[in-house]
Amino acid sequence: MDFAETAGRIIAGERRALARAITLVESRRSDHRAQAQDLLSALREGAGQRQALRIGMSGTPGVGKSSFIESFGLMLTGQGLKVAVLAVDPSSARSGGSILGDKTRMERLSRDRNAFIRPSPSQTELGGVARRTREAVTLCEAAGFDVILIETVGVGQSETTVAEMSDLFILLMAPAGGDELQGVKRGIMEIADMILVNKADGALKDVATRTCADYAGALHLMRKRAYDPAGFPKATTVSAWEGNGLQEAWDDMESLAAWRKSEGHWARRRADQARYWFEEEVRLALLARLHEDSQISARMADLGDAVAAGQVTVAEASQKIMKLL
Ligand SMILES: Nc1nc2c(ncn2[C@@H]2O[C@H](COP(=O)(O)OP(=O)(O)OP(=O)(O)O)[C@@H](O)[C@H]2O)c(=O)[nH]1
Ligand SMILES: [Mg+2]
Repeated sequence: MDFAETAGRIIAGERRALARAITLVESRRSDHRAQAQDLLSALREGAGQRQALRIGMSGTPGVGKSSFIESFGLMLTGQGLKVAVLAVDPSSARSGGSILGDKTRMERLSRDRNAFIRPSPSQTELGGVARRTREAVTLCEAAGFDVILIETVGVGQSETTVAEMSDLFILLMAPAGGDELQGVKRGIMEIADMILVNKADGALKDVATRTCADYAGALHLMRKRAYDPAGFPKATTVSAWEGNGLQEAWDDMESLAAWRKSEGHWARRRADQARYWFEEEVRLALLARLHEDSQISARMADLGDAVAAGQVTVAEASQKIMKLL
């Protein structure tokens, strides 16, 4: 593989080269892994300056994520922007890749030549999916996409993972009664830059407006974050079906991004994220080494038994493994 040439194709916006490169970073084969690393290095040199707006998005099943991405994505491509859609879905091994099945809900967007939709790699552990998606984000950015939407259904830690690879984090919500509002995990509210209450149309419009006001109130009570301008984080209503509020939501995202850029928060966040992923990668590599080494993994099993039987303390046992490393 000629890395400089492949990198050149990706940078020139060749979709096939991009799709292949994503397949490469998704591969678990060690020779593919080595190639992926070389390609990413070649791209860093060739396209290091390109930056997309990375938008993380989460919402419970059925809230309308796919419908929103279809309408919102089409609105953006209609304005001449190039839009990529990726997903972090640790449960996709079970469901067979949710975005893939969802392509029916994103039918028009998936046929749009300014859009690129990629289903989540099927993997059970979040660590593996996260790395692959993060690298796919880098590839799409190098390919010149203006906006990258990273979707997750929010299983376990996946929202935090997506937020760590996004510039903005959007929470999509359904119109709901007051009880349901309490069920929103506080940690999720804390990472949200915007809450969009979807389905603000027809019979649901009034309840969506009330739900939105409740979320706005809840956001207002939260601790002020240094990287927010006045008025953020904010809650607004949208309708993926009718398109209401989509332009306003985009205007908000753009002005928030512009403010963060001018105040230095954008660059700082990306730098922190790079550091975070570096440390995560080292952690994963260390764990992988533990499992690959048959002597160490046998010792792990023995010490696991000993810990379970109360013959040795957790601290003592882990020290023994660290010494073997
Ligand atoms: N009234 C109304 N219904 C909507 C809107 N957007 C989505 N829906 C409906 O809500 C249901 C779920 O929409 P999806 O877009 O599949 O939701 P999702 O969040 O992608 O769901 P999962 O992929 O299962 O997590 C479908 O029946 C949609 O037609 C909207 O703006 N208004
Ligand atoms: Mg969906």
